[in-house]
Amino acid sequence: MSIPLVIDTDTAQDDCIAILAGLLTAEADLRAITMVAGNVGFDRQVRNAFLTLNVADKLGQVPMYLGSRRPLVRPWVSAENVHGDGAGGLDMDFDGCEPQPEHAVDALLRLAEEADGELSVVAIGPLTNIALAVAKKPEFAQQVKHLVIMGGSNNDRGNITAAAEFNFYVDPEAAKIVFDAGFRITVVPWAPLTLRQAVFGRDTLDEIAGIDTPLARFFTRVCSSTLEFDESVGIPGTTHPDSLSVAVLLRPELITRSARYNVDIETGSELTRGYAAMSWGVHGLTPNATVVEEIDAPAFRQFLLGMLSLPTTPPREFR
Ligand SMILES: [Ca+2]
Repeated sequence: MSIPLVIDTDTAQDDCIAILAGLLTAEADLRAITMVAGNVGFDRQVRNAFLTLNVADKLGQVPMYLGSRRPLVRPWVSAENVHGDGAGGLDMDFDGCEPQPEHAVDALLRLAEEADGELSVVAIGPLTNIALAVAKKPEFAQQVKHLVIMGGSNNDRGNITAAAEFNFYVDPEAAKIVFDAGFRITVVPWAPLTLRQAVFGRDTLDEIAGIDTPLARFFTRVCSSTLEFDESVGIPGTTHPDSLSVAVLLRPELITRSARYNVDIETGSELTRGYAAMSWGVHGLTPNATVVEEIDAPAFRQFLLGMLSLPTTPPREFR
């Protein structure tokens, strides 16, 4: 069965791998890539997404729409200290690589309408575009079949501050709007889930380096700067929450434990800005999201390694 989806992304590092999962998994029907301000400079993110389309030999096959270039209320905060340019210095000739003229928010609304209740959205950057879409048209929340969100930590540590995970920190107001809007939401949190079960250590990275395909070489290259950063902060490998978010939509059997939570986002405090309060059902709050607590990690690893083994012929040479 094919699953129509849009990936809303701040394309750098694992976002690229998440897009690959959307492009190359048999059951995925990737209708669009929508760009939002996040990890690295906006135009750099656009280039990273085109690099990704190229390595999958899908240039010109999946439309890209540009969305919000800044968060709703606050100045943009980058994660360039983590990701560098987000593509390990990879470059190519971008001549003719043009995003669509339609704004990402309008594209999201139109695609949801056209899919007649079947469109899923995987949001792996700050939630600015999704919040703007639901502000423009509140029924969008009901028209989207399933919204998978990468963000927050489940009563655990943050990554950009002690309290907050990057995506929610960058645009907490947007995240708050989205969790209040009535979507059917699944959350893939940073901690503990990603840190426990979606980190690729040196052994896995060596195995990937041994896969002699353009996709595997691309993976190694785009994940290189993040690996250095991760190891410097005590994370033993590269982190893959974004590709996991696409994977759990396409292969829900990867989720071995989840629970209903009420998720709300801190917008008032500077100290805990973007903190996701995930209430696990004993505080009298109505659940608004399913939070993934545990996955079949070997199966997820196999999902990505199998994908990276696929032969592709990138039409443009990387440099
Ligand atoms: Ca991301």
